[in-house]
Amino acid sequence: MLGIEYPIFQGGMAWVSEAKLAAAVSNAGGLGIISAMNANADYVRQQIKACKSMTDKPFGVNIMLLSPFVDEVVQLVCEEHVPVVTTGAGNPAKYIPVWREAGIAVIPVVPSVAIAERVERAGASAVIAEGGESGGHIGELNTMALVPQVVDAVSIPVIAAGGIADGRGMAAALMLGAEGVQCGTRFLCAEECQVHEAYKQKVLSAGDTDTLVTGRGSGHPVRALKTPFTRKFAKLEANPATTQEELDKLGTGALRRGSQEGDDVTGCFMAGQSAGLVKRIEPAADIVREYMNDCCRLLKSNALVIEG
Ligand code: TUI
Repeated sequence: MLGIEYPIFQGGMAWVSEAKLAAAVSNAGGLGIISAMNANADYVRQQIKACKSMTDKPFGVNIMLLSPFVDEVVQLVCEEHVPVVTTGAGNPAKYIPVWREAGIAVIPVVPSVAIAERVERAGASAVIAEGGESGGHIGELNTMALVPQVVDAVSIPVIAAGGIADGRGMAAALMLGAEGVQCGTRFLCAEECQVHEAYKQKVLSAGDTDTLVTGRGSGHPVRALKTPFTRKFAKLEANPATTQEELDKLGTGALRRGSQEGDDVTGCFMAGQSAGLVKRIEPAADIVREYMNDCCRLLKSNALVIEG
């Protein structure tokens, strides 16, 4: 459907997924994705052009639907003939007809069966079922329960996301009925990823219990590495006297300070529960190759066992 060699998407992560990383993943045969995050059309246009200059393979743009610039970015991806659009943090139904008209494959991230059904009815090409193991903004369900329920509910392809950081996770996702996987945390430690070195080191040294979800109270739960910032945020939000304005003030600029400055006091470092599985910084092509080799080897050896 997308003209890619391997069914591996690199997640569109705010302040992480820039053109160089996306192009490296696409050149390796996966689907690289640029994050439009909260940026305006000028920034996203420049990223799309940079990506096109580094690869002639298909790539995607992730549109975060809470962005104040969503309408201009919706138009931009049509003008630039971006092959694939993924969306996050909302229901993209009203934009799907214009994207499909422009020949774009539309693949929304969905946290539940109801939203998967809604976007399928609205004309989505596929869905990414993302479990709460993921970094960033998450839904209620986890990958193991969400993916097969979405697979049963829709007839378009399902891509699994959340906690999939190696070939074992990929093989498991395919067994749940997914046709591909989307991975964020593992690609954060790709050589081509432009985040501050301190961010990568934090992911590398994280263990299984080193992420924390904040923001449940406001309806926007976000998973990030445990740091002074997340602990302060969690403490403040647990206090009934804290106002939303105070929390918003603390959060403003935190992603930029984490990813660009490596500021580990006031910065936020989003990452998924699979951070503990990420062992080294390496080229994106090596990551894609390892997922495919390990996944295929596991599926083959288990098929032999079943055949006796
Ligand atoms: O979107 C993400 N992950 C993100 S977005 C982001 S930026 C942000 N920062 C602070 C607060 C909010 C956002 C950081 N990480 N993943 C995909 C995703 N989409 N997860 C959950 C959803 C989602 C949630 C609700 C998709 C659709 C949806 O629909 C609600 C409705 O009823 O329409």
